[in-house]
Amino acid sequence: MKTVFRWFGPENDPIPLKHIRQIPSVEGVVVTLPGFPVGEAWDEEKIAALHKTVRGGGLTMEVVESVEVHEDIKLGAGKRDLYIENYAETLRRLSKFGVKAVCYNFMPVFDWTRSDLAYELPDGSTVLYYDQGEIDKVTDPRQMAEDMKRSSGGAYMPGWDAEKLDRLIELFELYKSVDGEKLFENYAYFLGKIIPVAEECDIKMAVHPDDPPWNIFGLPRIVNNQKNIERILRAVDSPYNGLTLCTGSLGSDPDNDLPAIIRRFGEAGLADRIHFVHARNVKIIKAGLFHESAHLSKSGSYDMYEIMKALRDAGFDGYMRPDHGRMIWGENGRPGYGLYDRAIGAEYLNGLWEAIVKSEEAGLR
Ligand code: CS2
Ligand code: MN
Repeated sequence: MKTVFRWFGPENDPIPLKHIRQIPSVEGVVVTLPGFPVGEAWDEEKIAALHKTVRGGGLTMEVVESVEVHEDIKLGAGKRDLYIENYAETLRRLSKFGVKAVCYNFMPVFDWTRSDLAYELPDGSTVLYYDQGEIDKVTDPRQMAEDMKRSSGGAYMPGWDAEKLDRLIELFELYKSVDGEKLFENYAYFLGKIIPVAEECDIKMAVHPDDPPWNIFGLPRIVNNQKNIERILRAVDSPYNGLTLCTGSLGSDPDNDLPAIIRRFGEAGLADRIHFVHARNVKIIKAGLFHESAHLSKSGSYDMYEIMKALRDAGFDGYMRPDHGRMIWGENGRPGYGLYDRAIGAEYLNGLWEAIVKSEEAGLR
């Protein structure tokens, strides 16, 4: 297992690389090109510059996140073939710089959604919070998009790009004729074209589960449970067609039993499809109402030890990063992506992993 840490780049992340390098378990950063126009092939010079900065900082750049899929691809409309070709070109360019895994999502219109980005816990830390009741009150999704942008303090948010926000009403109209089945068909079409390129480039594609993993604003979501994910992984049966197991996203639906899902992938011969793990804990108050928490098992609803054991037993040997953390110690940063709590989380997760490996070595499990 290789531990990595999400970093938004020199202009978009207040955390300096040298601080990330001081987290003992972290080998590399997970990068993106913030604000790069969705649908265009990523600029090679920009990738090269980022690579130089990261390597100069003593870290690796093997994982890239948020290579966004254009809405036309999800809708199966307009210029989808052009956008798919551009996506393929992005993969070719990333592979020149040693990128080995790409995390993306296939959620219509919105990336992760929350009703509060700074919900205060009793200890004074703040976390991301989701209340379906609040979301249901939103009559105009443009308003919610504006609120999310404002409460992020103007920070770049992947998947919330300006072009899409301008087209919001039009997109909602277009999605009226796309149900879950149609979305799956469009997804399979995308995979059919992209996975052969990923194979050539030796880049593992790792889809991120929908967050939250249920339909919102009447838009379909299909990367949301074991059965649907298995269907997606089978749609193009290649080791390059894989998953980002984001515990926080998938697990916020109490019906998704994370250790059982991981074990099921093992039984189905799909364990080698888990290329990337986003590990975080979430406290589920009731269905549709949850907040994020510290990574520690007792802080949230998941047993992180059981999750790490299931991953180990499935033979997981990919990349892992601590996902969203709390905002603590007076840090001012981008919601979910502060330095301190994610660093604590990374060390805790590595502690669990070390104990699991060492007990195997000692014949104790
Ligand atoms: C991330 C996602 O912050 C998060 O929850 O895991 O935003 C992820 O980067 C995207 O869904 C990938 O496209
Ligand atoms: Mn995630």
